Amino acid sequence: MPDPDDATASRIRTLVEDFEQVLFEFIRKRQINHSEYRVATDLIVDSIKTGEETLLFDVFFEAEATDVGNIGREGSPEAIEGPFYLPGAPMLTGPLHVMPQREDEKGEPLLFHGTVLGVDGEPLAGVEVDLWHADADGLYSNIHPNTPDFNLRGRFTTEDDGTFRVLSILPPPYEIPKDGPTGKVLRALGRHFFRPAHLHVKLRHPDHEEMTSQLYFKGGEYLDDDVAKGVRDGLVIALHTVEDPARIAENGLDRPYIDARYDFVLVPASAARKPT
Ligand code: MBD
Ligand code: FE
Repeated sequence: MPDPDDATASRIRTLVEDFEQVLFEFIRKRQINHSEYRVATDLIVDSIKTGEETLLFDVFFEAEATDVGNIGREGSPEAIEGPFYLPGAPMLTGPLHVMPQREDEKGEPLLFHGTVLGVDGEPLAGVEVDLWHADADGLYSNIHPNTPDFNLRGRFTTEDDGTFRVLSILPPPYEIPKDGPTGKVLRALGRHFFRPAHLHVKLRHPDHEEMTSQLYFKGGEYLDDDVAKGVRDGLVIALHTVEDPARIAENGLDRPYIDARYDFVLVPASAARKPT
């Protein structure tokens, strides 16, 4: 077996040299002079300094890298993580989990549920589901101002039969921050700033590979015109309004809610990635 550090070093060398070459060619081809070069580096620095974190890169390139990761993947498809994930979200108690939310959280109630399975079709118990999404005003907690800490961010684990159920609110289409450097670039390109409504999720289990996904809703706006180009078949789920009083009461609600279901399939942790 070759030393993994050697393999990593060689991979880094290949990638950096290739990237260097691609940019040399681009600079020559487009006759980029020093002031244009500096505009570009300032843009990247400003996007980070102004708190956009990875927004600029994620909007333009993350979906492409995610697609590469999905090639030949046996589990459910992964999707872009985006710039606004936060580790350490509150652990919720079940079996009906309720996402951290304001007392009078705006938006239609959403019941998101499903089963987590292995590639063999066996349900997986004890999978940690880490869910985060925007509020009804399109704001992510701890990112946008005036949002409660960890609002609409929560973690919970699947039951013995692999199922999970969580109550939240239906997020609306989402407008990415447009007043900073990333917005400036998109405006110059004549693009809009919207993403279709979506839920972000990460799943973790000791014997399986961690996965990151995102779910979109059938019939929603911007599914075909996502500024981050992140929508893929198989990640767009149906929404059903539930008006049956018994089912409403069963979920501790007092008004009709929206039901959304999705089953995840995790791939086993590959031997190479298992901690030694
Ligand atoms: C988001 O919420 C998001 O999911 C992506 C990909 C980019 C910006 C904001
Ligand atoms: Fe998002």
